[in-house]
Amino acid sequence: MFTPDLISNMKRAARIVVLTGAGVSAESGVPTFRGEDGLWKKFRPEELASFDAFISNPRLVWEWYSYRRRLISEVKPNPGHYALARMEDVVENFCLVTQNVDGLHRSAGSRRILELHGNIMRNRCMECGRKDESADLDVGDRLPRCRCGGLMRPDVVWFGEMLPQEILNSAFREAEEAEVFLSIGTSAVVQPAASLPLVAKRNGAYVVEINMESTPITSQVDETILGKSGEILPRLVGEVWGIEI
Ligand code: BJW
Ligand code: ZN
Repeated sequence: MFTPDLISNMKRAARIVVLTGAGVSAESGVPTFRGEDGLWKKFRPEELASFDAFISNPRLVWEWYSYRRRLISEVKPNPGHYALARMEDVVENFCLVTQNVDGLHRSAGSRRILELHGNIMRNRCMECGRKDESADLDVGDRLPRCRCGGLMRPDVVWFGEMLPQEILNSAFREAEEAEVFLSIGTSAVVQPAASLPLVAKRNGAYVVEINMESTPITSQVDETILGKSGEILPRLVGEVWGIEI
């Protein structure tokens, strides 16, 4: 099912960079944002994942995040996450750039992870910036407050907000240096993450997309493999490196 070009490029690559999106966690039971069975059906992400939404109705936004935290705390990585973790074991320089905030790559054993959009399990104070890694799953009757009195928010990146600068710089550097770049389970519409595969391509990487459907970058990548990442990735690491998931 894989082209000889893909297999040979992956075998000889010393630098592989992977960009993941919500589709990679779909088979774990985490709904996606967009796409066929995109989720959070009642709300579009633009309506809740923004500073303005939070300021105008912090309780509603907090309830959405609490609901998602509870859901994420109950799910497990799927074979796609595990295949990427094993890929890191065998590739000389491997970097996983993720837009996902669910932490499932780390649970699966990935180590070099650049979380572009933060982590949903962490809180951050809107006044002093203090981060709280042991935040409650539930929002409770009163909105979470910092010890300085400031309102806490989920430590994620909303629309209109800057991505963490150092992490973003590292991601672009990795994309520039990649020999093979895999864009997996992302609709490739949210910037600046969506430009990473194109930056890699411009700098000579062999760029492969794995998705259930085509995306705005499909016509610009070297190959698109249509299907579920939880099925394709284990087969791919099996064929390239003989790894069994
Ligand atoms: C499967 C599968 C299976 C399903 N196997 N596949 C340049 C041009 C135009 C606009 C902009 C621009 N630069 C900046 C912007 C504005 C904006 C933006 O990009 N808007 C576009 C929507 C038009 N970007 C920003 O605001 C960013 N900030 C920024 O750039 O700051 C500088 C700046 C500020 C102001 C002005 C200009 C510049 C911040 C973006 C933050 C995104 N945040 C969210 C929420 C995070 C917190 C949370 O989780 O609540 O991040 S939104 C949401 O989308 C989330 C995701 O990480 C992100 C991407 O979604 P993803 O992962 O691609 O998921 P889906 O659902 O879209 O797609 C799933 C895919 O999987 C589908 O394709 C399925 O087919 C597939 N799939 N099952 C394989 N089993
Ligand atoms: Zn504070």
